Amino acid sequence: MFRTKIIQPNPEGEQMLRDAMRNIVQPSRRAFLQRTLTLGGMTLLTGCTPNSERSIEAALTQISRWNDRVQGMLFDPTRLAPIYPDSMITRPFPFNAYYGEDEVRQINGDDWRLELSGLIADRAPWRLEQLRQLPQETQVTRHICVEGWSAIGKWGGVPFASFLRRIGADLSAKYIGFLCADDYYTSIDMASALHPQTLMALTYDDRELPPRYGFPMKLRIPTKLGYKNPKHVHAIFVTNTYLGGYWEDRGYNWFGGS
Ligand SMILES: Nc1nc2c(c(=O)[nH]1)N[C@H]1C(S)=C(S)[C@@H](COP(=O)(O)O)O[C@H]1N2
Ligand SMILES: [Mo]
Repeated sequence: MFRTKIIQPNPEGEQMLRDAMRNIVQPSRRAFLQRTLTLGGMTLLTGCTPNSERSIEAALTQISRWNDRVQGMLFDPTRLAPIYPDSMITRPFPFNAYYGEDEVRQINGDDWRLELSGLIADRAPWRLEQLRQLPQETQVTRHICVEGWSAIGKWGGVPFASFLRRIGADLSAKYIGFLCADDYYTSIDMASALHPQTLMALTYDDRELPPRYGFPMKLRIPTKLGYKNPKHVHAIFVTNTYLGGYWEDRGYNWFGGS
């Protein structure tokens, strides 16, 4: 139920808002909302006073979607993420996933195929060897995880924009989705997919991508937060339908710019 008229002090509502905040897993987002969001403020942003836990969640989601649109509008497709000298690479580079390092998926590179579907002219699957034969680039960039750490690493691989052109992807489509060997999934906007630093990474630190960092292929997107960099990718699809992602469906902001 929504009240739209006068905003009255609502201690129960304030408590529910605080509870909903605690459920927001992204610390930066939580801190931002805690600093800026009151029930009255939420009413101004969403046009109604949410007064149940569910409607607060819904209102927060609405704010996050609005945030996606703003980030999408502000995103400058030519602006490059900072690059660093090799001497600044973080060693050892951290591992992270929704499970522990002992559960890292062991994938056989000879059997692996990259499946393509959706708005793509040539949907033939790719073998790892074929990807290795495409022109490669290497870059040293900073990976920022919302859990509160960042690290500088060196990834090499195929610029994603050139791959998308090569397979005849519809570059006017809105989204690219990724499925991973470990049930992880995410999706990104086309502008970020075409950004010159977005790589289909096949190497880490000039060697074959190790299993823990996403063998045989991960998307390295230095303009996005860590959770928007899917490892162990085995399927890519191009679509106009919103897809969300593993963490995005659990409350992380979808655009996830860094
Ligand atoms: N397949 C897959 N990709 C994933 C994740 C995951 O759990 N599974 N976690 C994401 C998160 S939250 C982070 S911070 C980075 C960690 O990458 P790293 O292990 O190379 O540091 O991977 C991202 N991509
Ligand atoms: Mo992360």
